[in-house]
Amino acid sequence: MNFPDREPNSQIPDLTMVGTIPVAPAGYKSGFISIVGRPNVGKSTLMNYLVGQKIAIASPVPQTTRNLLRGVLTTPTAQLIFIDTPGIHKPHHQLGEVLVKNAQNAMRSTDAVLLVVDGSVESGGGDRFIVELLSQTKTPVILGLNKIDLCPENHRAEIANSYIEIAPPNRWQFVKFSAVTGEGLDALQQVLIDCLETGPYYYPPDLVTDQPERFIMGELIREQILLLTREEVPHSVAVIIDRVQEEPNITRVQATICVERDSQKGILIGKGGQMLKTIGTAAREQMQKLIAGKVHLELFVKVQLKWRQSRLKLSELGYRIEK
Ligand SMILES: Nc1nc2c(ncn2[C@@H]2O[C@H](COP(=O)(O)OP(=O)(O)OP(=O)(O)O)[C@@H](O)[C@H]2O)c(=O)[nH]1
Ligand SMILES: [Mg+2]
Repeated sequence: MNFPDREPNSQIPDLTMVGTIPVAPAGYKSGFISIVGRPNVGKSTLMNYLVGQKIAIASPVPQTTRNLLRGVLTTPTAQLIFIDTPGIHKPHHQLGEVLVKNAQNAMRSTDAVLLVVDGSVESGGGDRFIVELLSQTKTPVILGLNKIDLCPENHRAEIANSYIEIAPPNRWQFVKFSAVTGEGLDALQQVLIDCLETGPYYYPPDLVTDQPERFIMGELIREQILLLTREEVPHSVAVIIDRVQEEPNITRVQATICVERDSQKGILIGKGGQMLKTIGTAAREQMQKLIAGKVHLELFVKVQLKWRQSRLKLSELGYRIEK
């Protein structure tokens, strides 16, 4: 399929991989929208809400998202393909560099960019940095003030102004919303559709993500570690799904949690194995929701010295620069 009026788009999937796709009606709109911003502003929570399913894990720990994740929203008038990206921050190791590179690549190669900021606090240096990265782009940018549920009414205008001041004058649209309560998200959806051009269904209308189930399973384990452990541990963890065995009434999953130090391994396992058990139980419940079936989960913990500093190990764990 060729659309001479559209710029080449590296995010367009190989359509032979996703089965039969109907022809979209005349005037149908579609396109790819990257969701970018500082860590912890609510990008993944927002994507999950918009597509109506938990594709991306979310947590109060900054740098939760480590991969580019696609979520698809198909409405009667448009198909929006969201690309959730890792939060843009100052990297301290190779992992951080890969995450930030991927986020930057994603915002260069989509039809629109949704820049999400924390609308419960005034703008800061991190936001200014991303605004600068985006200020030269010809791609439409929508500045989304999230978390307005946390912002007292009498501060909303002041906070909004702090973002309007740093954005290029009169070029970007502003939308306020909450990815938790859903307030303002219908308006956001309409603004995003208005930015898109006419185009085909890129994915079958009933597909919500092309992320493999195996990948999401690994993320659900990592999410529980982010929620249940502290300080350096959440950032030092990678999860490998070693084996998924589907039986008639149960799916058996074996996974390895990689950490960087023996002390972290000790924390993850906990006294008498209690922490690992808690992580396993919570992750299993989430996996059961994902596959709508029974799951047996077996977890192992392994030390992989300094994996976040090694390009080779990062690549083995699935963290590489995506073009
Ligand atoms: N009250 C409130 N909390 C929110 C909102 N959106 C997200 N959060 C919370 O903010 C935290 C961070 O959310 P994430 O969705 O993980 O943020 P992110 O931008 O994807 O973070 P990274 O992946 O680290 O870049 C979580 O605890 C969310 O529950 C919102 O609109 N209101
Ligand atoms: Mg995220």
